[in-house]
Amino acid sequence: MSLPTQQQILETTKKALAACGADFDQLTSASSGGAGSLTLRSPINGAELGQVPADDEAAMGRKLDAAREAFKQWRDVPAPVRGKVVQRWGQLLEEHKSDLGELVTIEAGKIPSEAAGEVQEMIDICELALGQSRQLFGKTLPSERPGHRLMETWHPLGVVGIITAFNFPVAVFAWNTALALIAGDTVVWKPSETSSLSAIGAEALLRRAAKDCGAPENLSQVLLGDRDLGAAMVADKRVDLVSATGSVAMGRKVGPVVAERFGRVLLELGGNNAAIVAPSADLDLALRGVVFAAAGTAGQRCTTLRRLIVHSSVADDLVDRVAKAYGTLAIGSPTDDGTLVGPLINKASFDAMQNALRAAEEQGGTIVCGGKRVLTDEADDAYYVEPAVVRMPSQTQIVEDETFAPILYVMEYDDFDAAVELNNAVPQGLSSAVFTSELAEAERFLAYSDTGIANVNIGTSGAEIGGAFGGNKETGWGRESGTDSWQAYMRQATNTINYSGELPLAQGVEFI
Ligand code: UN1
Repeated sequence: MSLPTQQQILETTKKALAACGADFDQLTSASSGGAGSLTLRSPINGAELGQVPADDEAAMGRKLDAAREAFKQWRDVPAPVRGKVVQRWGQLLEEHKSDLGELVTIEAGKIPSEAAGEVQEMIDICELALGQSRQLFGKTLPSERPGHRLMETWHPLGVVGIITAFNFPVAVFAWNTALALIAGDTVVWKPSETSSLSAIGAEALLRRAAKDCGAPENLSQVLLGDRDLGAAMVADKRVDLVSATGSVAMGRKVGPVVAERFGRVLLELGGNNAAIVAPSADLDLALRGVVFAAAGTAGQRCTTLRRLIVHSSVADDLVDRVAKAYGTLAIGSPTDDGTLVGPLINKASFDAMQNALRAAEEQGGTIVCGGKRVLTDEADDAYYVEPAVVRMPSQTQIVEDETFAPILYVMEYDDFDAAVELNNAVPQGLSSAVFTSELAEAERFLAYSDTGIANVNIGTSGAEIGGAFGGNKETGWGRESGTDSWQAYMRQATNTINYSGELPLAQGVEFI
């Protein structure tokens, strides 16, 4: 395994960005105008690729004003016509799937198949949104008064402020943006500081789609900056809906600030996802499901499998097989053919993983395999790590925390209902799974697992955009994509229309 040279990374970046419609040299040579700049780097080798100017609060204000202006035009465009822009964006994403995928590989360290899968999620949501642009259903209701009609109707909301995390640098933008656009909203997007180029690439394709369709400029704008700039956007009244993806700690800050100004919020926060493996499970299938969900994306999905709750009669066998499978996973540069586990995003992530492993041992755990840093000679500031499996005597405090790295904690159970309780006994509630051949167990699990996503005989990650995506409890209760989430991007009104020529009051009230 060898890492690509800095020159190779830079060349790929420039080519991919140019294909999406943005110029790397122009971006990185622009003056920062006093707002500072963001460092571009790839977790593949950790070396700096360049700097891009950041936006300051004044620039943010100008972008929010421009978004409000664009909203006034956009809301008057019929929804099915708005859908055409999203359709065009989907076509361009299809055309540039590998270009945008390369930027995702470079900035998030994803292997090409997962990076392409991420762009595919964008294409999928564009298709869903196009269909939904003709289906923003309201309801017509019988009025209690003669000669009256009641309707519940949906209207464009305004400006949506999107905050996304490093691990899905483009897909989460698309989930929000495709629905926001058909809803008649405009968006301002603050990507993770680690994903500026993927963001610029994804947004350049959307700008091109808007232009091709003759839609107003500034339907979507990117805001580059640090967390303070994100905090300023969250607090700004010009943002009607804040849709934020990130840690529980971040959500705890965002939620109250938006609530205080009576804005709307959609939060997609941490997960701590479990899979129960019952004695009747097909262990070959469970093994594959577990390994992809726990070690795929180097454990850096919010849907990553972090807890394995396995029946004591099959625990030794399954743990043994998982450890063996882990031993065969190629760890290294995502640009190498055959790599399945790429780098962690940065040193902080690696440190968090080491601390968690230490805490797990202190709390009675035994590391079965993994946890070591590899490829240290190749690059000082890149963090490649062996995915770890840790057997725990019980669900201790460290298991209740989400560590955003590939650690799979294994616990045993004897009673199925107690296993489901263990699944629920964490603060987060994003995803969960059961592997079983018993119908009653599968149904009991679906009835009682308290997560927003609950699966039978597949892992916890890799959800399709057709279903609502999101979680409960500390995950934030928000929902993106799926059948009904468009409503989050619209305001609802109830309309009463009187064609009776009289003025009867509701509830039989008499007045003048
Ligand atoms: C995330 O990790 O933030 O279900 C999103 C999945 C992907 C989305 C993950 N479709 O794993």
